[in-house]
Order: sequence, then C-alpha cells, then structure tokens
Amino acid sequence: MRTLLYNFYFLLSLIILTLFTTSKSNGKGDLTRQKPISIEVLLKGSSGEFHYYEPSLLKFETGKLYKLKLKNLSDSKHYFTSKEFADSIFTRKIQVNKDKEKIAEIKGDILEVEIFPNNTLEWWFVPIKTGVFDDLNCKVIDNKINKSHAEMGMRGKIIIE
Ligand SMILES: [Cu+2]
Repeated sequence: MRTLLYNFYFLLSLIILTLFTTSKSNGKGDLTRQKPISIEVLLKGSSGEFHYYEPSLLKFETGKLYKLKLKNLSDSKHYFTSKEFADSIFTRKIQVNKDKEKIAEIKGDILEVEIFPNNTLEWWFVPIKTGVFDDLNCKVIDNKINKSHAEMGMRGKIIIE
C-alpha cells in the first residue's frame, strides 16, 4: 500500500515537472510574448524656445521585448521618427491609452509615430538588427519661430546591441 502511494506521488511530481518545463520552453519560443522591458521617453519643450527627448540616448538589445512609452508633456505635438530604428525592429503593436485605459492597439509595420500634448503612446517591439542610429528626430515646425523641432534640439540616438 505504502509503495503504491509513493509511486503515485512520484508519478504526480513527474507530470507537474513536465508541464512546468513545457510551458517554460513555450514562453521562450515566442519572442513577442515575453514580459516587456518598460522604457519611458518624455517629449518635452516649450513653443518658441526648445524641444527635446528625455532621455535622448536609447539602448536596446536584440531578442528582447520592449514597451517604449512615449509621453508628451509639452504644449506641442511631437514625432518620434527614426527610419533606421524602424527598419531594425519587429513591431508587435502600438498601444494607445486614454485616462490610463487602453483604447486601441495598432498592429503591423510602423515607420514613425506622432503624439499629441498630454498623451502617451506605447510602442511594443522586439529589436532584430544591431546598429547605431543617429537619425531620431522630430520634424514638427515650431509655431512661433518657424524652425523644426529637430533644429531646436529634438534629436536623439538609438543603439541596438
Ligand atoms: Cu517635436
């Protein structure tokens, strides 16, 4: 009787172990289903004065899932444009939130995004190519001094390792 019980527990733990390792290896297989690494970039500035990304240097690693939160805290709209970066990632989705509620998810290839004042957008992606990209910029023209935000300082660098 006792041997039977031991055998039963042995079998049970074997089944649990198998289920655990199987589900774990499944999670590793799909790179877009990892727990995301959250990174926040603030879009700051003041019309007629200056505009910038904070931070303006971003680092990512290939194969990891990132949730890049682009938060516009300024009085003007801003672009987050880097063609080289867009060409080096796989976009899982763009998520749009309103009042902390998720209101939309956009799927497919994304080249650039534009965020309006006091709004946040999340770009979920997995970097697939390494490189150093100096082309991050915002092409919006300042409504007071007729210069582009990029000319006024809204530029950045992205490194994928
Ligand atoms: Cu801008």
